[in-house]
Amino acid sequence: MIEKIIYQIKLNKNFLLTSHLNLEGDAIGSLLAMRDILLFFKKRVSVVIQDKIPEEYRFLPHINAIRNIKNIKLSDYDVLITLDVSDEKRCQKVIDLFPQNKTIINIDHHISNTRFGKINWIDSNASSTVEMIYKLYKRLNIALNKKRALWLYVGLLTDTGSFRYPNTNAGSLKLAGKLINYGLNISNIYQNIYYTFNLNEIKIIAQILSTLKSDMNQRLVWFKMKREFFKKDKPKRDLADEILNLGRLIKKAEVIVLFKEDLSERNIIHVNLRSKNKIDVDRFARYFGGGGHRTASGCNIKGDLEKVENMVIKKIKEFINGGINCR
Ligand SMILES: [Mn+2]
Repeated sequence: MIEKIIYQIKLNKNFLLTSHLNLEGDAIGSLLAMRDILLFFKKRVSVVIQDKIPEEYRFLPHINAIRNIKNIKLSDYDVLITLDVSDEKRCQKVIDLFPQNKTIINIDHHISNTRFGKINWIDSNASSTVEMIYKLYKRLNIALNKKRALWLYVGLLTDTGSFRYPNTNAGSLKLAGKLINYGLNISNIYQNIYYTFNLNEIKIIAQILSTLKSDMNQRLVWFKMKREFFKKDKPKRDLADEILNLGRLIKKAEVIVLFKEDLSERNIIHVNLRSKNKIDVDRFARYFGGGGHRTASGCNIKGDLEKVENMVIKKIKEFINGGINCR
């Protein structure tokens, strides 16, 4: 598959790159690295996203090359490469505006990937999309440097939950070691990305934590993020990861769920799921049209918060007990 990607790179001239909504480290790292590869071959390339760049990634070199969809005419490009996008709905605006007769290349590591591209390079064994882009650098004989190493490292760091999720293995740690050798200051990188909260955000987290509930003797725990928590201040970041990581601290917890009211659309609940590996939450999320990884997944469900909460908790209890047949 990597050969097909290389063939397309060499064949075409104008490339558009995009990633999913709620941009994070792996998305940003792979966008910037892929852009760099295309520039190496003197291609014309633009990087387009539907929402904003999270502030904590502003320190990355060439971050300003990532532009909002409003500022780019999408019909000017021959090939669209989607990076870290498991489902086209996660970049629907870009897909809709990109000419239908042109090529979409889908590069991703989510096992639930819907293979919406003309060419789909999906490696669910890779810890992150940047790990795949690293293979591309290697296969193309492009020597790494500090900048390239930094983009790749940021994706690796964030997608492995700072090297502690089950997708962390000898390969990902070895790669991290190689990248660090290009002169990365990993303590600074960590601080740039993670030690970035303001007081108000911590107060909102406190409100979310106060919604904690549990069932099945704490094997299942969940939180709610209500719209009213954000009345004073619209959040600059998605606080989901922090909440879910705090849920993980509970020793007996096997599945952690966060129900988020959509801030702009009424009656849409985002359901984020995490597991400590025993329970396959990807399989569960797919039952509701979502997906992700075995230990981290999500889905969106229509309805009000309480109804969705009751329904999902009931279903997930059946699922944990092995009584529901999710495929
Ligand atoms: Mn990823």
